[in-house]
Amino acid sequence: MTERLSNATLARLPQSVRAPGYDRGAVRPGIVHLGAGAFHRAHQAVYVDELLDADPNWGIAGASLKHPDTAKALNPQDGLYTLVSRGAGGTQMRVIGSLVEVLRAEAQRDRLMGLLTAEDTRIVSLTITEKGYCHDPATGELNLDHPDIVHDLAHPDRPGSAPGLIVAALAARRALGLPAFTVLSCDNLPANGIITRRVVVGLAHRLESVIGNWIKNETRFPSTMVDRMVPATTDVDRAEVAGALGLEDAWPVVAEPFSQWVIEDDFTGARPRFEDAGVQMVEDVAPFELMKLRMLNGSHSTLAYLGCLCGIETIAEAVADPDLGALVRRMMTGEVIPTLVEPGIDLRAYCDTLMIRFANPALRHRTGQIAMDGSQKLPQRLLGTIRDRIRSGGAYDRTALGVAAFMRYVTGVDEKGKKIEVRDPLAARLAGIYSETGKRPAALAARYLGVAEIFGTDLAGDQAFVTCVGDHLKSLFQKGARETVRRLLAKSAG
Ligand code: CS2
Repeated sequence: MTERLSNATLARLPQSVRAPGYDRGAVRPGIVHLGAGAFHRAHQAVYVDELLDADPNWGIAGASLKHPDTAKALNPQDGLYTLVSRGAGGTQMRVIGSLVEVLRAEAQRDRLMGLLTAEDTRIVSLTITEKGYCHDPATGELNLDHPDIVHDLAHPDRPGSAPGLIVAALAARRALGLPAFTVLSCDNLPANGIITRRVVVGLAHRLESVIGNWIKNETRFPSTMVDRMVPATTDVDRAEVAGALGLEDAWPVVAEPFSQWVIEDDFTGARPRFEDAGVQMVEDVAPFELMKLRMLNGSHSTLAYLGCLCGIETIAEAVADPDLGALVRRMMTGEVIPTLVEPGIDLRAYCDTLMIRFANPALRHRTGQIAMDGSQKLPQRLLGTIRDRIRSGGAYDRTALGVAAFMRYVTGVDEKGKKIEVRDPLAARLAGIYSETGKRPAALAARYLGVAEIFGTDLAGDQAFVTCVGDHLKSLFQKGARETVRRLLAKSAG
């Protein structure tokens, strides 16, 4: 049996695989990261890996809130794992050493609390996915009916949600006379720092107003824009890594070569010299965030829903389809770009780069993976564009097709009659609406638009938008995704 990647076997890596160049034994955690999944390990942990040679006090202690799998896979490897970068220039592998351990939040509560209340912990970063914020996606407010929040309000000493953990940790730090840490959200939400602040302070206020006030005054929640495409790791990836390393790695991560991180430079205390690792430290992240969420993620979701409906498995295959490719390009240039402020990046050039990144055939980024949790993603990816276009009187029918494709997708059956497993916190409710309404596109669109957590209370009242979505939905039911896209492109040039 092949040996496992670990500190003890690190020296055996082949020359072609870059290994940590610093003394891992000297690395101490300065960051606690909640949600140590693939995205974190292919993104923030890689930037931190670059910095540990200069300062070993910024290691990362990761924690998994829901699943024990990452801890199980990585702890026997001393936190080491392989980053596989796949692109036009071929495949590169590198071993990352910035994670010093991975905890299971539930089973190792005391140890996690110990780290969160350690003096050396100055940053708590998050990749907990959109739904981990327990907020109302349409308004960004804490959802007090969320089961995890209901639980944490009743048992503040045994929090299960990320906001609950952060509140408990900050309250304990205050009691110990320690300074607050900086909370760094790295999820694809608009103004992610502001949303995090709102849910954390909101929850703290409900529990004890002095704590809420202390957090509000003492803690910083910088917003960030994070970008790297990271498809789920497969067994084929594992086998390839084992072959190249001559060592087994239970959970390598796969990513495209491109990576970008923009952080609002607003920290409570010390921070790593992120800029030395290529992070852009800025005063205002908002223009970067909107550009990325509306152009990249908006296109991703649109391709994912249309692709899933007509049996296209990956994003690369979806953009290789001339019609689907043209649709997202024209959605970006014709509808999204006019709503954006240039963040010092030429937006048309950004669009060109995105089309190349989407087309990366080596990545195999699955449409089914991106389609999940649409109820949490749609507001920032598609609906913001639509609202701005309604306000300015501009066309939005390509972006609205993404919305209709989501509605068609959540009915749970694809165009060949095959069942779609809809993974979404609102899946049951959305399925219920479909079973009550059936395939009556106008009625169905109207009912879906009435789901205020996704669509707010404004969009259902905009008759032109309701009709546009209803018409798209009708076409998706009757003619299918490819033909609907073809007709839309033929109708509107440019
Ligand atoms: C994707 C993103 O899964 C998804 O919904 O759209 O994870 C996307 O790959 C990243 O945001 C790219 O930075």
